[in-house]
Amino acid sequence: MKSLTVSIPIIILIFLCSLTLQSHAAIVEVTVIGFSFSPNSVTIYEGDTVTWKNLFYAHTTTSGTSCTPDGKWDSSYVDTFSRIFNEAGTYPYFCIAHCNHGMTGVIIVIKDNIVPVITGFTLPATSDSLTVSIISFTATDNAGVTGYMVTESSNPPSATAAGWSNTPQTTYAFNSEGTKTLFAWAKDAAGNVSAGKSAAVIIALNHMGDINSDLTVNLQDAIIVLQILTRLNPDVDYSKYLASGADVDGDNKMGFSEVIYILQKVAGFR
Ligand SMILES: [Ca+2]
Ligand SMILES: [Ca+2]
Ligand SMILES: [Ca+2]
Repeated sequence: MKSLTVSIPIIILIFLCSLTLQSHAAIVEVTVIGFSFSPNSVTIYEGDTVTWKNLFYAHTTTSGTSCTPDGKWDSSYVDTFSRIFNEAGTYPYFCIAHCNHGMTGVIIVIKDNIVPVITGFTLPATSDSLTVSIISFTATDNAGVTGYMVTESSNPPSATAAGWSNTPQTTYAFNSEGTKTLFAWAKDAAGNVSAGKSAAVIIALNHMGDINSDLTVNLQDAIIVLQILTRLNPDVDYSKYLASGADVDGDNKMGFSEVIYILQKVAGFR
């Protein structure tokens, strides 16, 4: 791979941008020092921006070779000028006032063909909740990771799929219990998608108090038990609820133990 010819402060700037603006391409600075552009040659990726600073209204950045403008850009006499480079290629430029004194530079734009790599993805071994915390999710890329995604499918998502996030996901909500596998993905600004990295978790819910087996414990469960106790709803199927694992005290009955447990859970005492 080609090495990037940029100065240390610019590397730091790119690093800071990658931390705070992960969905954005890099911004690279070129400054005027005396009668020269510094750095004189800059290599960037498609979609990156070059900002020329300290032109001092005495210099220009004008695209072209042999002191002849080619019409791609011309800052005219300003202090600061920026341009986004979306297409790979070599872009020579000069200062229109001082080209004959050798005040020239070049921007080399390369296509990013290197896919991101998932460097870490871990889930807890077990979970008693359908919403599972993601312990770690990290990725790297030569030009910067711009998107993160987790899926239950092993099929790689496209770069334009719904569900990409600028920051790594920290939780994932499953629909059912069992042994589950999640796949982590990362993409870069050029649309390269990483290989997936998988992790597994066993979801085993505590069913106590979940009378109607809808995977949540709420007032509806308490109402059903009260209907059973008061015989206010003769259609309630006792056996179905006993078989659901909802029997809190293991006495094979739906009773006030279940009502109290459910109300405590709803109230946040459990
Ligand atoms: Ca890349
Ligand atoms: Ca329930
Ligand atoms: Ca019971």
